[in-house]
This record gives sequence, C-alpha cells and structure tokens, in this order.
Amino acid sequence: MAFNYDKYLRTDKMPTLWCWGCGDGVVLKAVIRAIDTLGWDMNDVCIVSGIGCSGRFSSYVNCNTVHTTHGRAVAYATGIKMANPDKHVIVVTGDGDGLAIGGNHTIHGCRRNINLNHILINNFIYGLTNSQTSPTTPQGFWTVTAQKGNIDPNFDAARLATAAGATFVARENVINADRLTKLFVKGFEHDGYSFFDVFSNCHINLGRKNKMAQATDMLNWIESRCTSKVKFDKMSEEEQKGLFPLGVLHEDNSHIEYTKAYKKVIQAAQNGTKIDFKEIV
Ligand SMILES: Cc1ncc(C[n+]2csc(CCOP(=O)(O)OP(=O)(O)O)c2C)c(N)n1
Repeated sequence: MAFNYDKYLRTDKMPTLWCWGCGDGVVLKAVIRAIDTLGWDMNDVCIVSGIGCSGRFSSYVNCNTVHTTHGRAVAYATGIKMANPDKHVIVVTGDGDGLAIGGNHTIHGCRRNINLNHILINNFIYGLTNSQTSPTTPQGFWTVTAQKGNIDPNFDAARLATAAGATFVARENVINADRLTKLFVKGFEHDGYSFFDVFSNCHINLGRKNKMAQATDMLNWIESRCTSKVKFDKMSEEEQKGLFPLGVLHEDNSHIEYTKAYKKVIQAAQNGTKIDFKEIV
C-alpha cells in the first residue's frame, strides 16, 4: 500500500516553496517516515525551525510547529522541551542558521545534552538569500560574497557537535532517503542531544554558479565527498582528506539528559534537599 504522506502534511501549503529537485524535500520525507515508524502521535511532536529555505520545513508538517527567527531555533526548542519534557522536539536549521548566526545556540544545546533532535540541512550556502558564503562552503567556490572564490576554511559540523557534547552525532546525505530515515529513527530514539549533519543539494544557488547546474550534478558531487564510516576509519589521514564519513559517528549513553537533570533541581528546591551530583554525569 502506498505510504500516506497526506496524513502528516499540511496539504493546503503544497506545493512547497523549495526549488525543483531541492534536497529539503527528501529530508521532509525521511522525517515523516521516521515519525511514522516510531508511531509518534503528531500531537506530541513539535517541529521548530529557523529562517531560510530549511526554515520553511515547519510550515509543511501537520503537528505543533514554530517557525522562529534566524539562528534561534535551538533556543526556542530548548524552552519548549524544558516546559514539555515528554514531547518530541525536532529542530531544523540550515548551515548558516545553525552554524553561523546560531552557532552559539547549537554548541550550547549540545553541551547541555538536552533531548532535541537537531537536523542541520547542510547545503553549503545561504540558500534563501541567494548564495552568501556559509561556514561549510568549500574553499574555492564562487559565492555572492566571495566572487573570486571562497578563501574561508570551513568546519565539520559533526565534529563540532561531538566536541561540544552532543551524545548522538550522525551524518547522511539526501541521496538515499531510506538510509536517512533509518538514521533519524535511531537518533530520535536517543535520550540526549541528537545532531544530524545532512548534506543536501542547492543546485540553484550554489551548484548553478559552480558548474553544477542540475540537481543530479550536485548530488554526484556530494556523493564523491562521502564514504561510510567503516571505510573512512580504515583510510590513512591522507586518503581521508576531503572526505566525510556517513552513519552514526558518535554515540554515548553515559550522560544524563538535561531535562532529567533539571528535574532534580526542581525536586531539591521543592523538598529543601540537596542535589546528588553523583547522578549528574
Ligand atoms: C537576524 C537575521 N539575519 C539575517 C536574515 C536574512 N536571512 C534570511 S535566511 C538567511 C540565510 C539562510 O541560509 P541557511 O541558514 O544556510 O539556510 P538555507 O536557506 O540554505 O536553507 C539569511 C541571512 C534574517 N532573516 N534574520
């Protein structure tokens, strides 16, 4: 039987504003399928997004949604999760949104290990505003703010999230929607900050200006930069250069989730007792 997407979508908002062939639609599909697999009640799901093409994500899903300001989605989501620890909170940001203006919020969300599911749709550019350099734009690429080619070094979002303290960190691309769905299912079930670095194509505002005008050209380019974690780990440092491992990159279940830690603060305040810091790890 065909999958019933309409059950999860705001069909009155279709078609999306995303360009033809944009990877954001694949992420939308994978999120919906992951929610379906987990059997979550849509009344218990909240999707929080920032501003950008990726920011439109929250407009299309038929659940609780908040379309916030540029860079602030993690801050809003933190508040929502603190007030509703039993609800499932999914945060969707772009690479500019989640790593530049909102980089601060991303690292502190990771540090607290609050149970948010942060999907960073990494299309290597400021898409909505027509091609400004983002923290993940590769060196040498033409952007509207780097018309001789981008000289800025870029960082690896997954390594950043791991270093900041996220306890589930994964990377995937939009080429294989099934693999992406399975990764979301795994990460959504994790009790702590789940960070997904999802490589996506923006052939219109990045590819077209860098000799990859078709969606498939940019997808091929993405594929050429990715390999499985298993293969990556067997490579020499020289071979690893320019490549990004896919899959679950980091998982640690030994740390307390933030709303659970905060519950202990409330209990201590209400009972006039002290917090047992041996439990706050
Ligand atoms: C505070 C603030 N600064 C700047 C903007 C303008 N702005 C809107 S979207 C955007 C960039 C979006 O790029 P990204 O976060 O990578 O998401 P994408 O559109 O590629 O999904 C910018 C700079 C804004 N809306 N608010």
